[in-house]
Amino acid sequence: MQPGCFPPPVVQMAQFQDVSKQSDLHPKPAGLVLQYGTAGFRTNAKLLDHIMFRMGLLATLRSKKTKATIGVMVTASHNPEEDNGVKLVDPMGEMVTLTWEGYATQLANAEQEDLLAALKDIIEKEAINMSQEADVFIGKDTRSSSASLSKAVLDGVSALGGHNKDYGLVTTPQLHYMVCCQNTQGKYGEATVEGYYKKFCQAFIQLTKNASNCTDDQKHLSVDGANGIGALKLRELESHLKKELHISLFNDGSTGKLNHQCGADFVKVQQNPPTGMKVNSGERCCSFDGDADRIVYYYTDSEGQFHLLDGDKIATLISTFLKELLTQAGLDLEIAVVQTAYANGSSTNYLEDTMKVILRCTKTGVKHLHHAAQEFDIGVYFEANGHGTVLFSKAAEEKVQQLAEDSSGERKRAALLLQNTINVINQTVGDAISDMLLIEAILAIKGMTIQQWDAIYEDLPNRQLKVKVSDRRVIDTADAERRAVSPTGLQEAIDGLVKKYGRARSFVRPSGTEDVVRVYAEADTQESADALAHEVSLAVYRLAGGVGGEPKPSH
Ligand code: 16G
Ligand code: MG
Repeated sequence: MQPGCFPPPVVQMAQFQDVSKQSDLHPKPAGLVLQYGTAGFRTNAKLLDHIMFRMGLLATLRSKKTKATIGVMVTASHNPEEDNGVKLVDPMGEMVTLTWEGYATQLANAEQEDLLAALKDIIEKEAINMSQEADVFIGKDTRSSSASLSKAVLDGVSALGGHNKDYGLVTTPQLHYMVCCQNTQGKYGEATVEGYYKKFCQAFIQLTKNASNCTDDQKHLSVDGANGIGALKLRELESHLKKELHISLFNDGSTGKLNHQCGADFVKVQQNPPTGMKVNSGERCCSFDGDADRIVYYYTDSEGQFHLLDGDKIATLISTFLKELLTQAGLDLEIAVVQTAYANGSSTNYLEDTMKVILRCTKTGVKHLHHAAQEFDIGVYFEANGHGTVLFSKAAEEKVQQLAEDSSGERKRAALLLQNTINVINQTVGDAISDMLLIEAILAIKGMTIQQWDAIYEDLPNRQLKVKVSDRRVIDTADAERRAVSPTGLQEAIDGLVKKYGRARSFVRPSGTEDVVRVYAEADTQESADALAHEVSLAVYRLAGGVGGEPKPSH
């Protein structure tokens, strides 16, 4: 057939017969409605078989449409073990577009007998050439449900005649990396797990070779693997590090339960060390989340006090390092930091007033930060929860490379460091392993302890709470979620409460992953932050249709 021509209807019918037959093996529970949320579908694993099959279909269509390889990751990240989820990865390793998120929801919610019509609707709207070849990469996390659910994705791909490559157990960022490598014909790296280790570890070793004063003590890092896939992959990676980093791995999945009282989300929200980990006073520790796309650092001091170094502190460390290198290299590149409303006020002030970098604030969710970061030569983006990475424009990468070739002395040294920094970063998405290597390299090069890093600025005490309401969609926000525009009176109530406390700030937003409204508050003392969060929770409860008992003070 000629490229660009539609196949004769008979071919389409045959393809759809296969879809019909296979779909009967993955039936949708009648009446079940699920939404492609901030990071894909995510709910109890028992409800997801038909979703997985249908996402296999959709990924195949997306591949035909883009004429590129598409990724499907089966994971529910930091959610409990009983949950699972799925997200689609676009050709350059980024999140799937908004329009296709909409198709995902349509396809997921079509009743069994309406599936073919829903499928044909997408094919027509997108004018998809069904004779185009399709390729889908699939990965899964360590949940017990992931094996059969990823099998359902494969069924969906083959029902539409797509080719698949099943990577089995990989972290979410590893799958993003594979998709990008494949679609750049290997320019981004080799599309294998081995290729991933080689690329990032080689860059790490190149970087740390400049840190000649780094002692064995400073090379030690304790990692909480959240009992998830990140732990397995870190074990595989270790041999590639050539002893330049000594990792003590805890919560490696051999005994503990996934994300249970451990992992980056637990540590960030509870502001406590994870269970299952030996935290020696003063020692550098970090936690991954369940699919290893988030990382937070921490230590306890000699008084047993816990100190968290979250995404904001990470963004500050990385952007400071990059800015210094740019100055040393004499390169005039624009560097920006992208945050969300959850960024600690102290970090925002420091970046703006002391570092004087360009700052942007976007809505919660990686895709929003990622898009904003793409607008600059160098865009450092991090959510406070530890999800983030750095994006370099093509022009910026070329300038760095040119300088590394043409210069000498200090400028060359800085350019080479920048080049290896680019190579140690997974630019497709936030990646706990790659972020960890970058942070470890920066600390080694700067000869900086975690305490010195922590002292760059002092976090404002803060508190996050959730409130149950009958319909969280009654809350509408503006200004990157920093202001509530509905229900009437809520923002005024928050403004009134905030005025009572020193250096205070608070906002509320409907969660994109849970049926709750989230409340954030910060102030000059922990007592004030706790009290403000509680009072704002009460305002939400009263003005936005709270259900169950009134929120109680948390501390
Ligand atoms: C998802 C998002 C994360 C965001 C979180 C917010 C991705 C890959 N992940 O985990 O970025 O911070 O949702 O959850 O986009 P919430 O809407 O429930 O507060
Ligand atoms: Mg995650």
